[in-house]
Amino acid sequence: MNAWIEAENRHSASNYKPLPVVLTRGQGVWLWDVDGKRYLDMMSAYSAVSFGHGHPVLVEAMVAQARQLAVTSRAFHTDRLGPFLQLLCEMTGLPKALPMNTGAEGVETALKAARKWGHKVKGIADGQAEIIVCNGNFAGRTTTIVGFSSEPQYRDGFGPFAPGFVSVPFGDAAALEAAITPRTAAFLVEPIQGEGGIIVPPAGYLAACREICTRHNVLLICDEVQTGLARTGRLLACQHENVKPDGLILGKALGGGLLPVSAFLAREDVMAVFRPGDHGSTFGGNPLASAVGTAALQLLKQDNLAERADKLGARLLEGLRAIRHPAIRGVRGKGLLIGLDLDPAQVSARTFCERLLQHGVLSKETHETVVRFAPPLVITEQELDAGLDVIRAVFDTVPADRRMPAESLPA
Ligand code: IF1
Repeated sequence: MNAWIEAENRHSASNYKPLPVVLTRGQGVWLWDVDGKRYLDMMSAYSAVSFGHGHPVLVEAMVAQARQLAVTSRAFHTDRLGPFLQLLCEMTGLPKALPMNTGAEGVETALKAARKWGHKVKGIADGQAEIIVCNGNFAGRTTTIVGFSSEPQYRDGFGPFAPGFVSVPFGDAAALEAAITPRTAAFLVEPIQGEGGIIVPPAGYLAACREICTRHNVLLICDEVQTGLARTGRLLACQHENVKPDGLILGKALGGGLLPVSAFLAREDVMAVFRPGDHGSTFGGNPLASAVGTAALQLLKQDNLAERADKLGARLLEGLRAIRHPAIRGVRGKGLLIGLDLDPAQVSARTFCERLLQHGVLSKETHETVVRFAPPLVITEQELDAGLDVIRAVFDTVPADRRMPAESLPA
């Protein structure tokens, strides 16, 4: 195993601190390392692998399309892009889509659309548009996006940053309304903050934001790169509150866990601000991505993955909440996007993940104290229960000398 790690360390930038495991094969919810040890994947590449590793339908769609036609650029039409975007629009309820590749590119597309709509349609002076974002957001790693991050490490040394962003507390609709000015073009929000630590806002928050944005003619743009595509138990997390956004960003699982596929979707008048030549990307909407994206969306529907995520997520949430251990500060989430918040004085999330690894479960900490559990949505009840057994076993290795009375534990 060390040879692979040394080769990586010799040539790779140190922009990640991977757990000490070298993976070589994946199938479904299972991953194998180079020593043949098997792991249950409980983080699905940050929700990009919602369909499990190597889903045969998706692999077949990719291989067949790769053999036929993969990349043409948007200088020409293809027989794959139209059907893909039609299905994407039908399923999300938004009439127009602009295909990109990574989530960050989808977010950047949304920012450009919001600014240009603010100027051309709302009448905000050119270059004066403001976009409101939430503290604790994570929307990608470009300099514009980290420019509105509240995480010092994501910004350190990367300035200067783009102006025109205003931060408000996440979960506080009144704070949103108070921050709106005549120059506000849009409000960009994750329905549940992923990287922020799986933060679920108060019930009704998103609906309140919808009403406020409508009343102030401000675009509500939902970043569902992490929460979208059935992850939280509905096709889109904003559907939990019957909220229809004016703009929507999807990514990660849209590529079926095989290649980067993202999209920005929006109202007609918002998407209409893009004129030929305004925006694009070499690979955006290529036939290979469109074929895999189409197959992924069809699988979501056929296999009722949103319903699975809802039911299995409730099972996982209940199983975690039933664990009585003083190191647990909280268990939160929706569907199969769950965060286990640990008291760093008793055990670090990193240490917890290293112990999970030793017991054959892969996960990842976020913000030092939260362990993320976001398994592929195709996980079975038995596999989920096996994961819960391991999590319980790891807690048995964490000293519980400060066992608190059960009634005092946070929900
Ligand atoms: C890393 C987690 C972080 C995202 C939301 C846009 C993007 C992401 C809501 C950008 C990407 C990834 C990036 C990865 C870690 C992971 C992540 F929440 F998923 F765990 F960081 F917060 N909007 N999230 O979550 O999409 O350009 O990466 O395709 O950068 O370390 P991308």
